[in-house]
Amino acid sequence: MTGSGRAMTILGVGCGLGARDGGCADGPRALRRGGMGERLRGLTEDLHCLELQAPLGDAQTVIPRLADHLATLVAKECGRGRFPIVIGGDHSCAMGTWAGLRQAHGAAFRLIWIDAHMDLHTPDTSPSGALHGMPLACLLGLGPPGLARHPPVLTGTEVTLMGVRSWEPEEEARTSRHGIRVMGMAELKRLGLAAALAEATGPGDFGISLDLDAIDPADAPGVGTPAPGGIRADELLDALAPLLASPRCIGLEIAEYNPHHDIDQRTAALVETIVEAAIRSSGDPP
Ligand code: HAR
Ligand code: MN
Ligand code: MN
Ligand code: MN
Repeated sequence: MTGSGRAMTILGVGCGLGARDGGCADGPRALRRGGMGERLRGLTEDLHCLELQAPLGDAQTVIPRLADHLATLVAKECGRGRFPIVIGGDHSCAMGTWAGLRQAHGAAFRLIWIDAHMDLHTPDTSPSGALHGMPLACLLGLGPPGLARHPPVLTGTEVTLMGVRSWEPEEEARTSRHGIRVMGMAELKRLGLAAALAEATGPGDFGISLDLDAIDPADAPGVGTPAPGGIRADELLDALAPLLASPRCIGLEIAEYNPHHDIDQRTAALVETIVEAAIRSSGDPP
Protein backbone atom coordinates (compact mmCIF):
# COMPACT_ATOMS: atom_id res chain seq x y z
CA MET A 1 0.00 0.00 0.00
CA THR A 2 1.41 3.38 -0.98
CA GLY A 3 0.13 6.84 -1.60
CA SER A 4 -0.46 8.82 1.50
CA GLY A 5 -2.31 12.09 1.36
CA ARG A 6 -0.59 13.65 4.28
CA ALA A 7 2.97 14.89 4.10
CA MET A 8 4.82 13.94 7.26
CA THR A 9 8.00 14.92 9.01
CA ILE A 10 9.64 12.77 11.66
CA LEU A 11 11.81 14.79 14.04
CA GLY A 12 14.11 12.68 16.18
CA VAL A 13 15.33 14.34 19.36
CA GLY A 14 18.47 12.65 20.68
CA CYS A 15 18.44 13.98 24.21
CA GLY A 16 18.43 12.11 27.52
CA LEU A 17 19.59 14.95 29.76
CA GLY A 18 16.13 15.22 31.29
CA ALA A 19 16.23 11.66 32.61
CA ARG A 20 18.36 10.04 35.28
CA ASP A 21 19.01 7.20 32.85
CA GLY A 22 20.10 9.16 29.80
CA GLY A 23 20.07 6.16 27.44
CA CYS A 24 17.05 7.48 25.55
CA ALA A 25 19.44 9.99 23.93
CA ASP A 26 20.34 7.07 21.65
CA GLY A 27 16.71 6.29 20.77
CA PRO A 28 16.36 8.12 17.43
CA ARG A 29 19.78 6.93 16.26
CA ALA A 30 19.01 3.31 17.16
CA LEU A 31 15.74 3.48 15.24
CA ARG A 32 17.48 4.98 12.23
CA ARG A 33 20.23 2.34 12.29
CA GLY A 34 17.56 -0.32 12.54
CA GLY A 35 16.24 0.86 9.17
CA MET A 36 12.96 2.39 10.29
CA GLY A 37 13.26 5.37 7.94
CA GLU A 38 13.80 3.26 4.83
CA ARG A 39 10.92 0.93 5.63
CA LEU A 40 8.56 3.83 6.31
CA ARG A 41 9.60 5.61 3.14
CA GLY A 42 8.32 2.59 1.27
CA LEU A 43 4.84 3.46 2.52
CA THR A 44 4.60 7.08 1.51
CA GLU A 45 5.92 9.44 -1.13
CA ASP A 46 6.32 12.32 1.24
CA LEU A 47 8.21 11.56 4.42
CA HIS A 48 11.02 13.75 5.71
CA CYS A 49 13.26 12.74 8.59
CA LEU A 50 15.21 15.22 10.70
CA GLU A 51 17.33 14.51 13.73
CA LEU A 52 18.38 16.85 16.52
CA GLN A 53 21.19 15.85 18.82
CA ALA A 54 21.62 17.45 22.23
CA PRO A 55 24.93 19.32 22.47
CA LEU A 56 27.25 18.72 25.41
CA GLY A 57 26.23 20.64 28.47
CA ASP A 58 24.04 20.53 31.53
CA ALA A 59 20.32 19.82 31.39
CA GLN A 60 19.26 23.28 32.63
CA THR A 61 21.13 24.96 29.79
CA VAL A 62 20.66 22.51 26.97
CA ILE A 63 17.01 21.49 27.35
CA PRO A 64 15.45 24.99 27.10
CA ARG A 65 17.53 25.71 23.99
CA LEU A 66 16.71 22.38 22.45
CA ALA A 67 13.02 22.96 23.19
CA ASP A 68 13.11 26.33 21.45
CA HIS A 69 14.90 24.83 18.46
CA LEU A 70 12.42 21.96 18.27
CA ALA A 71 9.47 24.35 18.62
CA THR A 72 10.75 26.38 15.68
CA LEU A 73 11.19 23.27 13.53
CA VAL A 74 7.79 21.85 14.45
CA ALA A 75 6.11 25.18 13.71
CA LYS A 76 7.92 25.36 10.37
CA GLU A 77 6.91 21.85 9.32
CA CYS A 78 3.29 22.48 10.37
CA GLY A 79 3.34 25.79 8.49
CA ARG A 80 4.27 23.84 5.37
CA GLY A 81 1.24 21.66 5.89
CA ARG A 82 3.27 18.71 7.14
CA PHE A 83 2.16 16.44 9.98
CA PRO A 84 4.84 16.37 12.70
CA ILE A 85 5.90 13.20 14.47
CA VAL A 86 8.44 13.86 17.21
CA ILE A 87 10.43 10.90 18.51
CA GLY A 88 12.42 11.30 21.76
CA GLY A 89 14.61 11.28 23.60
CA ASP A 90 13.32 11.87 27.06
CA HIS A 91 9.88 13.44 27.49
CA SER A 92 11.27 16.95 28.06
CA CYS A 93 11.02 17.25 24.25
CA ALA A 94 7.30 17.89 24.82
CA MET A 95 8.11 21.46 25.87
CA GLY A 96 9.27 22.08 22.32
CA THR A 97 6.84 19.92 20.39
CA TRP A 98 3.64 21.43 21.74
CA ALA A 99 5.00 24.97 21.89
CA GLY A 100 5.72 24.62 18.17
CA LEU A 101 2.27 23.27 17.45
CA ARG A 102 0.70 26.06 19.48
CA GLN A 103 2.65 28.55 17.39
CA ALA A 104 1.61 27.04 14.08
CA HIS A 105 -1.90 25.88 14.73
CA GLY A 106 -4.51 28.59 14.66
CA ALA A 107 -7.31 26.87 16.54
CA ALA A 108 -7.38 25.52 20.07
CA PHE A 109 -6.50 21.88 20.49
CA ARG A 110 -6.68 19.26 23.21
CA LEU A 111 -3.66 17.23 24.28
CA ILE A 112 -3.81 13.59 25.27
CA TRP A 113 -0.86 12.77 27.50
CA ILE A 114 -0.46 9.01 27.70
CA ASP A 115 2.07 8.26 30.45
CA ALA A 116 2.65 6.19 33.58
CA HIS A 117 3.62 9.51 35.21
CA MET A 118 2.01 12.92 35.48
CA ASP A 119 5.08 14.99 34.49
CA LEU A 120 3.64 17.83 36.55
CA HIS A 121 6.63 18.61 38.74
CA THR A 122 8.41 21.89 39.14
CA PRO A 123 11.96 22.04 40.53
CA ASP A 124 10.63 22.77 44.03
CA THR A 125 8.40 19.68 44.13
CA SER A 126 10.45 17.17 42.13
CA PRO A 127 11.95 14.32 44.15
CA SER A 128 14.56 13.68 41.46
CA GLY A 129 15.15 17.06 39.84
CA ALA A 130 14.82 15.24 36.51
CA LEU A 131 13.39 17.54 33.86
CA HIS A 132 11.42 14.76 32.13
CA GLY A 133 9.19 14.80 35.21
CA MET A 134 8.24 18.44 34.46
CA PRO A 135 7.23 19.00 30.82
CA LEU A 136 3.49 19.11 31.33
CA ALA A 137 3.90 21.64 34.16
CA CYS A 138 6.09 23.77 31.88
CA LEU A 139 3.47 23.70 29.12
CA LEU A 140 0.94 25.01 31.63
CA GLY A 141 3.29 27.91 32.39
CA LEU A 142 4.68 26.55 35.68
CA GLY A 143 8.34 26.18 36.56
CA PRO A 144 11.50 28.25 36.25
CA PRO A 145 12.24 30.92 33.64
CA GLY A 146 13.51 29.35 30.45
CA LEU A 147 11.50 26.18 31.02
CA ALA A 148 8.01 27.43 31.84
CA ARG A 149 6.21 28.40 28.65
CA HIS A 150 4.94 32.01 28.57
CA PRO A 151 2.24 32.45 27.58
CA PRO A 152 1.20 28.94 28.58
CA VAL A 153 0.88 26.55 25.66
CA LEU A 154 -2.12 24.84 27.21
CA THR A 155 -4.60 25.24 30.00
CA GLY A 156 -5.31 22.28 32.26
CA THR A 157 -8.83 21.77 30.97
CA GLU A 158 -7.39 21.07 27.49
CA VAL A 159 -5.33 18.15 28.81
CA THR A 160 -6.22 14.54 29.61
CA LEU A 161 -3.69 12.36 31.41
CA MET A 162 -4.09 8.72 30.55
CA GLY A 163 -2.57 5.55 31.99
CA VAL A 164 -0.97 7.22 35.02
CA ARG A 165 -0.01 4.99 37.94
CA SER A 166 3.01 6.68 39.52
CA TRP A 167 2.92 10.21 40.89
CA GLU A 168 3.71 12.44 43.85
CA PRO A 169 1.01 14.23 45.91
CA GLU A 170 2.03 17.70 44.66
CA GLU A 171 1.38 16.56 41.11
CA GLU A 172 -2.04 15.23 41.97
CA ALA A 173 -2.85 18.56 43.65
CA ARG A 174 -1.92 20.30 40.39
CA THR A 175 -4.30 18.14 38.38
CA SER A 176 -7.16 19.36 40.58
CA ARG A 177 -6.01 22.95 40.66
CA HIS A 178 -5.68 23.13 36.88
CA GLY A 179 -8.69 21.03 35.98
CA ILE A 180 -6.70 18.29 34.27
CA ARG A 181 -8.73 15.19 33.57
CA VAL A 182 -6.93 12.09 34.88
CA MET A 183 -7.76 8.63 33.63
CA GLY A 184 -5.89 6.00 35.62
CA MET A 185 -5.59 2.34 34.65
CA ALA A 186 -8.78 1.33 36.48
CA GLU A 187 -10.82 3.89 34.58
CA LEU A 188 -9.27 2.90 31.26
CA LYS A 189 -10.26 -0.70 31.95
CA ARG A 190 -13.77 0.30 32.90
CA LEU A 191 -14.37 2.60 29.92
CA GLY A 192 -12.30 0.72 27.38
CA LEU A 193 -9.42 2.50 25.72
CA ALA A 194 -11.26 3.57 22.58
CA ALA A 195 -14.08 5.22 24.54
CA ALA A 196 -11.60 6.84 26.90
CA LEU A 197 -9.65 8.27 23.97
CA ALA A 198 -12.83 9.52 22.30
CA GLU A 199 -13.75 11.35 25.49
CA ALA A 200 -10.25 12.80 25.77
CA THR A 201 -10.11 14.13 22.22
CA GLY A 202 -13.52 15.78 22.32
CA PRO A 203 -15.02 16.98 19.04
CA GLY A 204 -12.17 19.25 17.90
CA ASP A 205 -8.47 19.17 17.09
CA PHE A 206 -6.12 17.19 19.30
CA GLY A 207 -2.50 16.09 19.69
CA ILE A 208 -1.09 12.94 21.25
CA SER A 209 1.96 12.73 23.47
CA LEU A 210 2.81 9.10 24.12
CA ASP A 211 5.38 8.32 26.79
CA LEU A 212 6.27 4.70 26.08
CA ASP A 213 6.36 3.90 29.81
CA ALA A 214 2.55 4.14 29.74
CA ILE A 215 2.65 0.79 27.98
CA ASP A 216 3.11 -2.34 30.05
CA PRO A 217 6.82 -3.17 30.45
CA ALA A 218 6.11 -6.64 29.06
CA ASP A 219 5.29 -5.02 25.72
CA ALA A 220 7.58 -1.98 25.91
CA PRO A 221 10.65 -2.84 28.01
CA GLY A 222 12.81 -0.23 26.26
CA VAL A 223 12.21 2.68 28.62
CA GLY A 224 14.19 4.21 31.49
CA THR A 225 11.44 4.27 34.10
CA PRO A 226 9.23 1.18 33.64
CA ALA A 227 6.04 0.97 35.71
CA PRO A 228 4.20 -2.35 35.98
CA GLY A 229 0.51 -2.68 35.21
CA GLY A 230 0.38 -0.58 32.05
CA ILE A 231 -1.63 -0.43 28.85
CA ARG A 232 -1.18 -3.46 26.61
CA ALA A 233 0.41 -2.62 23.26
CA ASP A 234 -2.23 -4.37 21.13
CA GLU A 235 -5.07 -2.51 22.80
CA LEU A 236 -3.27 0.77 22.42
CA LEU A 237 -2.59 0.21 18.73
CA ASP A 238 -6.21 -0.74 18.04
CA ALA A 239 -7.52 2.32 19.85
CA LEU A 240 -4.91 4.72 18.51
CA ALA A 241 -5.06 3.84 14.81
CA PRO A 242 -8.43 5.48 14.09
CA LEU A 243 -7.34 8.60 16.00
CA LEU A 244 -4.17 8.87 13.96
CA ALA A 245 -6.33 8.60 10.86
CA SER A 246 -8.41 11.57 11.88
CA PRO A 247 -7.79 14.93 10.18
CA ARG A 248 -8.44 16.39 13.64
CA CYS A 249 -5.14 14.91 14.83
CA ILE A 250 -2.54 17.66 14.51
CA GLY A 251 0.61 15.97 15.81
CA LEU A 252 2.11 12.93 17.47
CA GLU A 253 4.97 12.59 19.92
CA ILE A 254 6.53 9.32 21.07
CA ALA A 255 8.99 9.76 23.94
CA GLU A 256 11.35 7.85 26.23
CA TYR A 257 12.50 5.09 23.86
CA ASN A 258 15.64 3.72 25.50
CA PRO A 259 17.33 1.16 23.23
CA HIS A 260 19.67 0.02 26.02
CA HIS A 261 16.77 -1.58 27.88
CA ASP A 262 14.95 -2.97 24.88
CA ILE A 263 14.47 -6.73 24.54
CA ASP A 264 14.47 -8.29 21.06
CA GLN A 265 13.70 -4.86 19.51
CA ARG A 266 10.22 -5.16 20.98
CA THR A 267 9.88 -1.47 21.83
CA ALA A 268 11.54 -0.34 18.60
CA ALA A 269 9.07 -2.42 16.61
CA LEU A 270 6.21 -0.87 18.54
CA VAL A 271 7.40 2.67 17.82
CA GLU A 272 7.63 1.79 14.15
CA THR A 273 4.15 0.24 14.13
CA ILE A 274 2.63 3.36 15.66
CA VAL A 275 4.35 5.66 13.16
CA GLU A 276 3.33 3.28 10.40
CA ALA A 277 -0.30 3.53 11.54
CA ALA A 278 -0.09 7.32 11.27
CA ILE A 279 1.34 7.05 7.76
CA ARG A 280 -1.01 4.37 6.45
CA SER A 281 -4.08 6.10 7.78
CA SER A 282 -3.18 9.42 6.25
CA GLY A 283 -4.44 8.41 2.80
CA ASP A 284 -7.85 9.79 3.65
CA PRO A 285 -8.32 13.31 2.37
CA PRO A 286 -8.73 15.83 5.17
N1 HAR B 1 7.74 11.62 39.23
C1 HAR B 1 9.12 11.15 39.33
C2 HAR B 1 10.07 12.32 39.31
O1 HAR B 1 9.75 13.35 38.77
C3 HAR B 1 9.41 10.16 38.25
C4 HAR B 1 9.68 10.78 36.91
C5 HAR B 1 9.80 9.78 35.82
N2 HAR B 1 9.31 10.45 34.73
C6 HAR B 1 9.08 10.00 33.53
N3 HAR B 1 8.28 10.83 32.87
N4 HAR B 1 9.47 8.99 33.05
O2 HAR B 1 7.14 10.40 32.37
O3 HAR B 1 11.14 12.22 39.85
MN1 MN C 1 6.52 11.39 30.55
MN1 MN D 1 6.59 8.42 32.07
MN1 MN E 1 -7.18 22.32 12.47
